[in-house]
Amino acid sequence: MSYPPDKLLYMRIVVLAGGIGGARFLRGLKQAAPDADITVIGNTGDDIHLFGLKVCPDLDTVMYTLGGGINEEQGWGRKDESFHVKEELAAYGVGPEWFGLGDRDFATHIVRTQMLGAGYPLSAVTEALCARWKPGVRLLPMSDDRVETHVAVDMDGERRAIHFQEYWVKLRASVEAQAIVPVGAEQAKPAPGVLEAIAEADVILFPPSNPVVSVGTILAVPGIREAIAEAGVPVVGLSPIVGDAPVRGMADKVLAAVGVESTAAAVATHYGSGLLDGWLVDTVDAGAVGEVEAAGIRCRAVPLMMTDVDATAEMARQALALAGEVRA
Ligand code: FO1
Repeated sequence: MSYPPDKLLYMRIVVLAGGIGGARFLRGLKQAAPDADITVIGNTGDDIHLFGLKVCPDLDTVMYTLGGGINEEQGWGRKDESFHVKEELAAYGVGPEWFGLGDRDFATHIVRTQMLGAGYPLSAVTEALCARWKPGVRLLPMSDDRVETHVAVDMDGERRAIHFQEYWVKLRASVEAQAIVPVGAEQAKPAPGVLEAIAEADVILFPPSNPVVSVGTILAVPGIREAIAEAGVPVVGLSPIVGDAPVRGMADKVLAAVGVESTAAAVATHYGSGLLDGWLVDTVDAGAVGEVEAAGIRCRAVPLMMTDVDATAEMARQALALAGEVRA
């Protein structure tokens, strides 16, 4: 059974999203289910304070991508961007120079930081920013509390914990990650609306986002994993690993840190049948279907390359069809 088209009209879909992969998948999902009520629970573990400003890369990537303001080539940051402020800061010797904040993007961080300083929680600030960008989804941070992903690395003869962005952007994941720690997650509470959206969902989707530092960090907020497992609705994920390598990014580096192989089947079993009902792998990984199904997760092999919005919309349709199948 697959969902009949009229069901898409009022379907409530919850998506746990990281940055680029999550945002691009959402664009396809919106095309596949234009009238669905979509709530996005965004990862905030990548957030970083720079120049006195709060930067939320994954929330902004979703907001800009769905709002038409993204730099399409990069997948993050604003299109038509300039970097005068960054250059001026560098002229004063103020860094970090390795993180590319553009002038247009700066405005978002200034507004966000001003509102947070005035006492608004991140969820309210995100709603205010989205009033401009109109992403066509309800974008919620996973938590209003500060959670910051740190990566333990061995450098210069000692073990150090560095901010995720320093690991990802400055070091380009070139050093082996010994551990991934979502600092603050244990004490964090889900943001207002998160648990309610999960409880009211008809289907929950894990896009091809990073299973450790994006979806994994969202699931590390106490209450979110439990709410999804207990929602009693289909939970379907799409593999971010195709042909034993990440489709984009460096997910293999952080998967190794949590002892998970970079294969579509290993990521499915990492989430586990207690959480996932269905899993899509790419056609090149069709050989993994049996292994995933043996782990108690319904699995189909379909094309999973987000080459354009049409191809991504077809992936979203397949995910919803699999949700319909596991529900039957
Ligand atoms: N990624 C980079 O590779 N280099 C950058 O300089 C960089 C800056 C940046 C600024 C704002 C923003 O929203 C995202 C930015 N990203 C940059 C992307 C980001 O570091 C990561 O890809 C995500 O955090 C992972 O989802």
